[in-house]
Amino acid sequence: MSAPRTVLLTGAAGGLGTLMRGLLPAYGYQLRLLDARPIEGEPEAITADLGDREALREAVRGVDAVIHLAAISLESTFEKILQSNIAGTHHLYEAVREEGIRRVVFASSNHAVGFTPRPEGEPPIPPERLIRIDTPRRPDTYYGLSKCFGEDLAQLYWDQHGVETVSIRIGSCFMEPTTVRMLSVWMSPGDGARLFHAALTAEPVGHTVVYGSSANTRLWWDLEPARALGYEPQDDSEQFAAKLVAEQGELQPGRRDHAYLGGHFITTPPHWPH
Ligand code: NAI
Ligand code: 15L
Repeated sequence: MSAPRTVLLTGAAGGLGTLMRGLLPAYGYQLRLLDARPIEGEPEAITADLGDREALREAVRGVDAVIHLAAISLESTFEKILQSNIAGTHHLYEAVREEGIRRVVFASSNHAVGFTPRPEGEPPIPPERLIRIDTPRRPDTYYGLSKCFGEDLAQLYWDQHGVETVSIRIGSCFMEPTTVRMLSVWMSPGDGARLFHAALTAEPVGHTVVYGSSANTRLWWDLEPARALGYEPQDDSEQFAAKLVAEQGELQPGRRDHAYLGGHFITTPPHWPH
C-alpha cells in the first residue's frame, strides 16, 4: 500500500503511546492522538473513551491507518477488561470498517501466550527451539485473554470485511529492561518504532501476527515473522544483562514465575490501578 501518512494513535497518553509520539513523526507520519485521559501539551488530542462510538468514528475519519494501543494494559476484573479491551476494541474495528480505513496495527501482548513454557538452556536458543508464532494461545490472565480476542477480531475483520491488521505480541517496551526476564522479551523504543513502521507499510499483510522485541541475545521467540514485514531490529538487551543478573540472579527453572513466557503474570499479575 502507499505509505500511510495520517495515523490515529489510540492510547496516546500511555507509556508506549508517549514513546511512539516522540519517535514516529520522524518516519513521516502525522499522528492524530486519542486517549481517555487528556494529554498534556497536546491541545488537539481527542479525549474519548473506547466506549464512545460516535467519537471513535469521528477520530478515524480520514486517517490512512490506526495504531491501536488504548487498553487496560495489566490485569483487572473481567468486567473492566470486557468494557475497555474487548468491547472497546470491537467499537474501534466497527469505526474502522464504517469509515473504510484499510489497516490497523493492534498492540497484542506476550500475555496472549503467557502460559507457554519458556525455552530453557544457555542463550542463544537455537532457532528450532524458539517459540513459534503459531504456538497454541495460552493466556495467563483476563488481560492476556483480551489480547487473544483482539487477534481473533482482527482475523474476522480481515476475512469478513477486508480490514488488514498486523497484531504485534509486544514483549516489554520500556526505555530499559528492569528484570532478568525482560532481557529475553525487551523491545527498545527505537525498535518499537521500527516495527510499527514496518507494520504500517508492509505489503500484503491480511492479518499477520508477529512477536515484538529487539534482537536480544536471550530471545525466547521467533522474530522471523516480524522480519518478513521488513523489520530490522537494531538493539539487544544484553548490554543490561550483567547489572540485572548481579542484582537478581539468573532465572531458575524450579520457580513457577520463571518457568513461563508470562513471568510473574502467572503467579502475581500486576493490577491496573484505575
Ligand atoms: P499504558 O497503560 O501506559 O497506556 C494505555 C493507555 O490506554 C492509557 O493512557 C489509558 O488511559 C488508555 N486507555 C485505557 N482504556 C481506555 C479506554 N477505554 N478508552 C480510551 N483510552 C483508554 O499501557 P502501555 O504500556 O502504553 O501499553 C500500550 C498498549 O500496548 C496496550 O494495549 C498494552 O496492552 C500493549 N502492550 C504494551 C506492552 C509494553 O511493554 N508497554 C507490552 C505488551 C503489550
Ligand atoms: C504487557 O503486556 C504489559 O502491558 C506491560 O506493562 C508489561 O508488563 C509487559 O506486558 C511485560 O510482559 O513485561
